[in-house]
Order: sequence, then C-alpha cells, then structure tokens
Amino acid sequence: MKKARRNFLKKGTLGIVSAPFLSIGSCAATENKTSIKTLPVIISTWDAGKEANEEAFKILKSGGTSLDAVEKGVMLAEADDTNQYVGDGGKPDRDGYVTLDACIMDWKGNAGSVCFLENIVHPISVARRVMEKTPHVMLVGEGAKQFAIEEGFKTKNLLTQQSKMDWEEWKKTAEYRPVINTENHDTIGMLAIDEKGNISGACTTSGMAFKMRGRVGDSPIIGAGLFVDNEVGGAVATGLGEAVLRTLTSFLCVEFMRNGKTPQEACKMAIERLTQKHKNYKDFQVGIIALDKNGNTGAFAIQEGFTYALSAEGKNEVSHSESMI
Ligand code: SD4
Repeated sequence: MKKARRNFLKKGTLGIVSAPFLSIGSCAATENKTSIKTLPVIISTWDAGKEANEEAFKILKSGGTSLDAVEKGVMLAEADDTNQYVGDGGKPDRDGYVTLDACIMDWKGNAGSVCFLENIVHPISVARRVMEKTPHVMLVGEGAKQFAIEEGFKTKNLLTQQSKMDWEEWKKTAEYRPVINTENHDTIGMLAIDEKGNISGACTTSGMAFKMRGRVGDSPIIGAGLFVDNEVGGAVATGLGEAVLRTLTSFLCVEFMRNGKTPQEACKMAIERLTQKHKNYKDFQVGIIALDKNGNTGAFAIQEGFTYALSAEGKNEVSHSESMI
C-alpha cells in the first residue's frame, strides 16, 4: 500500500471519528455504505469534463493542490471557443452580450465568485482572485471586470462568429424559453480531492443562452451551483439555474451526505427535493454530481442524458448518470 494512501486512511478514519458534526449514527451509516477510495479522485459535469479531468489530474500529480487542479481543469473549457456554454465562445444573452458566471471553493471553506462578467476568458481565475485577494466572496458586472483588469487579466471580445450566428437565428423568433434541453448543456463543474484528502470545487458557465440581460443563474452562487465542506464532501449542479437557485441543490446535497447519505443517495435526494418543489420539472433538466471525504462519488439528474466524467483509480471515463425520468 502506498504511503500517501496509508496516511490518508489513517487521517480519513480519525477525521470521521473525531468530526464534531457527525453523530455516531450518521458516521456508521456512511461507513457501512461506502468504501475509502484511492486518492486523488476528480469528477466533472458533462463530456467536456473528461479533458478537464486529465488536466486537473496532471496538476495534482505535479504537486498542485485540489484548488489548483479544479481551476486549471475548468480553464480548458473556458478557453475552448467551440464550447458555446462556457467562457470564450459562450452563447450571448438576448441583447448579444456574452456574460459569464463562475465560483470556486477550497477545503478551508474559502469561496470566491464572479457574476455577469464580460470580456474576460477565465472567470474562474477571477473568482479565485476574489477569494484570495479581497475581503469579499462575490463581485459582479463592471466591478468584477475592473478588478480583473487591475489583476492583469486581458480583455477580449468573447462573441464568436458561430455564437453570433446562433443569436441572429434565435432573434428571428426571439422566443424566450427558460427550458434547457439535455442536448443543450456544457457548463462545467468540477470537484477534486487530493491525496491529502483536501476537496475543492469549481463551476463556470456562460449561463442560459439568450437569457435576459443581467440574468445570473446558479453556477456562481455558493450553495446553489457549488458547495464544498471538507468535513463532508462537495457537490456541483448544472442545468436550469432558476430551479437550482430556489432549492440550493448543492448545499442540500452536501447536507444529506453530512447526515450519512452516500454521494449517490444524496444526489438523488437533492434532485427529488427540487422536483417536489417544481411541478413542471419534466420540462427541464438539472443534474448534480457529488464527492465525499473518502473519494466516493455520485451523479443524478431529472432527465436522461446527463453525463459526467470520473477520474479515479487509473481511469478517466464519461458515464451517463441515473435519472428520475
Ligand atoms: C445556468 N446552470 O446558468 C447554468 C446553466 C447550465 O449546463 O448548467 N448549463 O442556469
């Protein structure tokens, strides 16, 4: 058994037993239902998560933290201008502006977020700077952009020819549909646990295509699009942000794990709560992924078609999650 794993087992076990937040009962429930995995483990939303996981894995293997890993991992999707749901090349709002949302959390409970950010390719890195260099958690719009520029980020027109053409096409009907089909996603959320057992998470998106100007979804909201509590685990949501915002899906999922549910059970219960609160849930998609303190993972969605990429124990594979419908 490798030394890092032996140390982790030791730390992991002690951590669980001594953790003040877990009752004996919930601790026993978790231990019965899940195992302790070889670390690191990385899990990300959608197909683009596979490449992002590879990048994150490289960072961890070269001594980076889980925070470095999730940041650098999702930056791939942000920089890919063929990905029309994240960063450069994202689909614009109904007025033709590409506006980005992102947030990041580390194992110490620190959090940073930017919303409604324009002309900056890497909102996740700006969110990290907000976390590390300001007394705040969230900056929005012009203020977030001003901060990014002060921090040395370069500005760029993020509206690609393809996204502009799609917007022109959309304007012919200008139908406002707050419905996200399963084919129409790519927001990237990532959770990583390193060999020391430290969990971090990141989430970045250009949000719903052709949204109202000023609209912000769940992705940059701590507890909605992302939540990490290193004593328990982390969760990331994707899909119709409005539904996630109303039910704080990621926070809820972590709280279910705190109470002894496995990541898979917690994901399912968080989606069930969301559907109980939304009678029209059959009309939209929300998916969630989760990772616990022992490297166990879960994924669940309302509709079929939600994919996630899991990098664990020498493999990095995309799978379809279980779903409600
Ligand atoms: C949003 N949750 O802005 C994001 C969209 C998304 O995959 O996740 N798309 O509502």
